[in-house]
Amino acid sequence: MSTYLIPDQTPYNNHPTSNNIIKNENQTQTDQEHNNLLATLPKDKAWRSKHVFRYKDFWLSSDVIKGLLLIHKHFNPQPTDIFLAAFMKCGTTWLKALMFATTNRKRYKLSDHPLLRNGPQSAFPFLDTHILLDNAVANFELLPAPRLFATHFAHGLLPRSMTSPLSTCKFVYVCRDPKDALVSKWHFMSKLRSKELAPVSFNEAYELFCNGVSEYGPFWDHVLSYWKASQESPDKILFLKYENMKREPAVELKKLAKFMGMPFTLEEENGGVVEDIVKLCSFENLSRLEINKDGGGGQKFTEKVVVENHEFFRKGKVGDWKNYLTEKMKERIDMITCDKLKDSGLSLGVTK
Ligand code: PAP
Repeated sequence: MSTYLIPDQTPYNNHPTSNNIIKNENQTQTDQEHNNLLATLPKDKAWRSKHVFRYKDFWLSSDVIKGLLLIHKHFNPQPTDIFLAAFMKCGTTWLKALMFATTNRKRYKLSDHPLLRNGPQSAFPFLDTHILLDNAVANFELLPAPRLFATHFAHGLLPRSMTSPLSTCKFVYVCRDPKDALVSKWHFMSKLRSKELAPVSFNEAYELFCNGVSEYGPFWDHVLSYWKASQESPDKILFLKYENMKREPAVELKKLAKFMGMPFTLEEENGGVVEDIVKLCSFENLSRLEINKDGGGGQKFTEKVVVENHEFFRKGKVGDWKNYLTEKMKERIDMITCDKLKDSGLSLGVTK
């Protein structure tokens, strides 16, 4: 199982520490709070487990609600932290690789890069569930600045210490055509779904998705939460689209590096560093590596959930929805998108 890639330090998950602040009486207290909270929340059908719970306008699994409680109580954001945020299946794996490779570009040779030996999930922690693991909070303190974290939580669910105008934390948000996110998510969740539960058919997932009932959803409210925040604070939230990254990866990567405060120099650009990172992190390159193939390795998300690296690589294409949605289904979802995003200035996946 992969550990996190901390440059020049003991691998993340193995780092000895005695300062385990969330696995003691605080943990028991949070367990109690979590159970009490779940009992009060509306619930509906989940795609992976049995139920999702509606918490502050978003549908969340039991695990990540607990994660959110712990983040609010114990996570200490640092001024230089950078969060990669996205709805599920919109490009986290790709951005993890790009952000890690960009941040550490002076440290590693591309020919012998840690991403070639480790799945991109291991590049940095997925905050929502990683905070549930033993020693998580203490280990976060060991990460070098700028610390990188991924999250699927909507902007408004996160603590004000991360999101308020006074905070200097940055967010990179990546979004995608909801039709492709839906198809990708249905495949992913179907594979992870317990064999004891009846499978969720694509048509059922489509209905749930359109009604906003999907882990971390409604999709549109999620996107809008970051879009609005990025309009208010463009220096703190970079808003990217998967489709643009596919079309012009080098242009988007340069934007990303500049936003993270580490722009490529002219010398680097002339030396082909941007293109090299794009190539290293491309779907074609990462998905062919042994570590990212079936049986190659996995990442521990919670004590119970380990996800194989290869599950994060399927097709990596724009427009695969055409193989799953009828014209009528496409029209309905596009109408929801137009309606939800109207007057926002944002357009997403709607082609005439
Ligand atoms: P997550 O929400 O579980 O973290 P995430 O990485 O956001 O998943 O999304 C996975 C999608 O990104 C998959 O899309 P697909 O099902 O439509 O194929 C996956 O194939 C795609 N993906 C993974 N790595 C890359 C990459 N390097 N470049 C482009 N797409 C990628």
